[in-house]
Amino acid sequence: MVYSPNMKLSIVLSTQPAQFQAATFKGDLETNLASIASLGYDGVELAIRDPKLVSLDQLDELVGKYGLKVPAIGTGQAWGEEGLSFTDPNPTVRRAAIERIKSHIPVAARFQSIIIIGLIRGIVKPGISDEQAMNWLIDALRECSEAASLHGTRLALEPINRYETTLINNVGQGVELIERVGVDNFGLLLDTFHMNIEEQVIEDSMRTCGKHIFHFHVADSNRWHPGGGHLNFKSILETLSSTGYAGWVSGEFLPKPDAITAAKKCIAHLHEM
Ligand code: LER
Ligand code: MN
Repeated sequence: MVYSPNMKLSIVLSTQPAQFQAATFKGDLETNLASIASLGYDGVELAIRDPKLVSLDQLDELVGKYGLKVPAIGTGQAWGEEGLSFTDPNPTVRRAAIERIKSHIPVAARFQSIIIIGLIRGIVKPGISDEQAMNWLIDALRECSEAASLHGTRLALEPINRYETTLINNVGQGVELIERVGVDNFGLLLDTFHMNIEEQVIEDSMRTCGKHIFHFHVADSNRWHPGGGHLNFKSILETLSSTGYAGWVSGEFLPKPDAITAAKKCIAHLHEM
């Protein structure tokens, strides 16, 4: 079996309505948590637009009721729904993005989750140089990581394909960014869907990233569940193990043909290859 028992499996659930299509589960929280647990997942990755919109006590009670852990918290909807970003030319927007990420720290500390930096990093806006955008990004990441480290929490930036952002598309750029930010609790989230678009050889890039892999998203080449496209998950998961990764593998794929079927097929594919 390729899928090591040390690698726990989770799946993405959005706590609020979201435009992001690959949040596999959306809608009623408790119904979804019950389904996710009954399908055999060990955890649930929560996409939370704004921690103010959720009751932490209720969340804690519900995930506890279904025996689920929360390995990571996705934050990208603050960009998708509200336009907050670390690299917006408007300093008020940049500050709001930093404060939003800091507001996730108590949630992450409570659940011992990683805070994901996805699209909230922003894009290079017209009239802004790449260097300026990178400097804003590095300053924001350093400030948020330093605040998170006081609570024993880690941040993971996700290289995202060129069709969604112009900042940090591939793993090499992500590793360079880690060196420039220079704090131990900042690493990367690798996503097989994005790597399939951007990397020359997915496994080589994973090995280059090595100990900086803090979290891992699985979706197939077409963003369907693993097994729905043409990626070689046997080789990908073997490579992940070989890096010494002891974290979670989190399903983030389109709910096709529907969320439950996709979630079932993901588990079946990863366990039975
Ligand atoms: C989020 O994890 C992701 O992979 C991005 O595609 C969000 O748009
Ligand atoms: Mn992802």
